[in-house]
Amino acid sequence: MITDSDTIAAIATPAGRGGIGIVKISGKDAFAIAQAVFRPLKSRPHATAGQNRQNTGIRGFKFKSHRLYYGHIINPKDSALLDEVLISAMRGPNTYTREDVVEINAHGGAVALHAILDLVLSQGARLADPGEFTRRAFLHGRIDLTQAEAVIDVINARTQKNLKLAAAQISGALKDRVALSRNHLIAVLTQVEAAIDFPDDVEDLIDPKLTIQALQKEVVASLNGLIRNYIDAHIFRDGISVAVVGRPNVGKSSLLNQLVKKDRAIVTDLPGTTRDIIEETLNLQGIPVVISDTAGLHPTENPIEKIGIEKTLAHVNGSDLVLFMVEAHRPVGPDDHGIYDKIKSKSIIMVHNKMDLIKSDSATALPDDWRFEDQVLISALYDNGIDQLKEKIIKLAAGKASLDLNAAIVPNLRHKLLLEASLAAAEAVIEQLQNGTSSELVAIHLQEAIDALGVIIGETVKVDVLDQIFSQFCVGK
Ligand SMILES: Nc1nc2c(ncn2[C@@H]2O[C@H](COP(=O)(O)OP(=O)(O)OP(=O)(O)O)[C@@H](O)[C@H]2O)c(=O)[nH]1
Ligand SMILES: [Mg+2]
Repeated sequence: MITDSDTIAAIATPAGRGGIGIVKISGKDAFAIAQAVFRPLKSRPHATAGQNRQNTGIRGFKFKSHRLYYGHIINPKDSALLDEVLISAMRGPNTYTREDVVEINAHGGAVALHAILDLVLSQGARLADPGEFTRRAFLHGRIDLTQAEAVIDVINARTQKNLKLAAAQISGALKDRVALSRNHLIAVLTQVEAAIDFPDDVEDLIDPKLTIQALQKEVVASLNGLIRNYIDAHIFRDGISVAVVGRPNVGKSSLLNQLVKKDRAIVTDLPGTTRDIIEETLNLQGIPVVISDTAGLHPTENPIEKIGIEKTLAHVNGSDLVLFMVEAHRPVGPDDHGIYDKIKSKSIIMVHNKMDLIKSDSATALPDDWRFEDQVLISALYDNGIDQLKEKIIKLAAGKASLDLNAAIVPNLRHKLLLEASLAAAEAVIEQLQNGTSSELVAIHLQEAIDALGVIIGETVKVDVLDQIFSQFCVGK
């Protein structure tokens, strides 16, 4: 059975080749396991240059905490040498997980790292689940849940602004703010419960007017501020997804290539070239934008194209913004109409491509019922109008966000939903205090408001929520 008391191990560095790679071990047996497979290279006193790094192969070697050791990983069974390494050994609680932690810095080849990991596992460690090191840091109280989530955000950060927001959260800015409101609610609940338990002694303990004022300031205003920050700035942390759609051959793949400045998607003059969805990430003024090129939409009997079209429509549904592309030098036709009907509920920028082919008398007239706030004329082939298009994407994505990101605490969607739940409960408390509702009912709503904030920081949180959060991590973090 998997338990939190197991000693866990994993490769902490990305798959592939690298200068170094790290196998990380955490738990009560971390030192013993590492000691069993490590032979330090001891300097011999008075050795002359070139002689002083003999592997003296000390068995029964013991690490001191927070030291770095140089030596070899050796299979104790057959004394086979696996790699030359640096090992850092750290006794808890001054470690990432608060447990004993050993990091083996080896050479970064997949085969060598797996051989070391296998050896470590054969000595009694268990392979760590995704995010399990961070989960232990959370379970042992070194960080709260918002800080644990920020670790994922730092790892996944796609822009500098992205990183800045994650760094603020990792330092505990959101946790502190939420804890402040939560502590205030707890103080009010303590008074309300005292009034319930000892009605005679604490008759006038609660002054509804003062309590309401304080709740407005410490809870309602504070939570509202955080929710507003989410609305204003979540785009900088979460990014947006943008799908390019249109008839075959209008130039969708050409636009993707122009935006990412490389030949990412195949471009030909044959309609129906793109069949699969091709995604690339752009950094538009700090906003991570995932842009996807899709299969041209049109009525077809070709079974392969049909699959591509179905995929495209499903994908468009889940996108934040659609770039609807038509050809600028041709009037819109029935196929364009068909596409518009399928996407008209989405947020759209209409992109008129191939402006280089426009003759003075061939400008496109749009049907009356096509209303677009945003239209842009481009040439994907000749790189015209692309900057204007980028600006429109940013404008639509960021909206009126005027937030100072240096100072902002920006919750994620999970936090925002819980902030809203807590806010609703706190507002109900205020209303009840105004109406003189019984303390028992007030206490119920206070508890609701407290619990919702508790789930944000992980004070009161169910295992399945933790599983869901930590499953987003990579193995080894
Ligand atoms: N003149 C001109 N030709 C363009 C422009 N953009 C794309 N093309 C050409 O139009 C043809 C089709 O371009 P693609 O980018 O493959 O079009 P698509 O919309 O991805 O096509 P499908 O994948 O078949 O749906 C190619 O020959 C491109 O070179 C443009 O701005 N001007
Ligand atoms: Mg294409």
